[in-house]
Amino acid sequence: MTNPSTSLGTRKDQIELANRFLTLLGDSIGGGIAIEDAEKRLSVSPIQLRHLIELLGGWGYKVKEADGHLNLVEVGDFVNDFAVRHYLKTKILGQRIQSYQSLGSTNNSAWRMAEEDAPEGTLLVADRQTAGRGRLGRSWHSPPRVGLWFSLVLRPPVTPSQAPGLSLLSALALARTIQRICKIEAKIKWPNDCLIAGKKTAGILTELSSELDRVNFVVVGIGLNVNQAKSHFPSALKAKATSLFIETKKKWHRAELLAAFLEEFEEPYLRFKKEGIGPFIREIEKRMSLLGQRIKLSVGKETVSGKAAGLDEDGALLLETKSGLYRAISGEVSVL
Ligand code: BT5
Repeated sequence: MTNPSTSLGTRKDQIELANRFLTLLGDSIGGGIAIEDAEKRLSVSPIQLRHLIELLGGWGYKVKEADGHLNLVEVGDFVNDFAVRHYLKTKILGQRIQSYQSLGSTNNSAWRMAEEDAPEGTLLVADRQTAGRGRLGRSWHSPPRVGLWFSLVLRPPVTPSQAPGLSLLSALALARTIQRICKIEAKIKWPNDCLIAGKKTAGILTELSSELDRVNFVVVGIGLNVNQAKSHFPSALKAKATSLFIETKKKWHRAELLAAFLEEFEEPYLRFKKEGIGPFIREIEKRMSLLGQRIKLSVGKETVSGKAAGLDEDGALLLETKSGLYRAISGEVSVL
């Protein structure tokens, strides 16, 4: 039996109450409120308020009492459903959140949830992955506490051939988020990377369940290196990977960053559902690394060399080769 004067209700009620409490505390370190005011404005008993403080503590927000006041003294960098929800302003993306300390691959789990009818916008996020995946069986380094490793379940009413556009659209939203929040330029490397200063900061893995002419669902998985120092990367990645911390010399709050990305992605995604990738092509091109350069494209065993001339309206890469214009819908590019 729960005692109504001490219980904080269901998890949903708790999250809602804790959110309001955090807002009353001013959201950031140094913020505070008188205990009496907090009790009155949240309509909670002193015991319930104590429970609420404990709850926030477990989610990384430390509240200390002094002279009849409560002060927020520490904001931990946790990426749990509470923390993400606190910063979230979206209508669809992230309305359902599953967060984990550790998971094999968020894409694998999101795929299973999508098969079990998880609604559009369902977000899975893990503090670390033990089997993070890149494309073509490659692995994705996903250590704890320093990155954002997450997947979204999407159900766009598009044809299977339009779905790869979602990798480009995610890369665009990531580049915009990094620019808005971190004030640095991130470039898009076709078809699925974000680079800062020529090094990989984020990778995107878009996986598709479809019939011949209809998409059932898409899982968009994103790995973003946030707070790694150079020493965090294994030696094979040191020369080609970077993080927001390395590039800005600042640590970033991952939950806030994730919420900012979802907000940045939502409106373009809704437009994509109606119009495809077409309306975004010119901006993606402007933000593209390697544009105008001589590059090598590998698709399976085949390689093609030429100048990266731009993108087609459906997001295909256009290469000017000796034998004319070549259109690539997938592949790996590198500078010649
Ligand atoms: C990608 O593949 O770039 C897609 C990565 C997607 C990862 C996310 S994390 C959440 C979700 N769940 C998953 O299991 N996956 C997604 P690709 O283009 O194949 O690049 C893979 C290559 O990037 C590797 O072979 C390494 O060379 C390099 N790499 C691995 N981990 C990295 C990291 N943390 N930062 C930068 N580069 C990395």
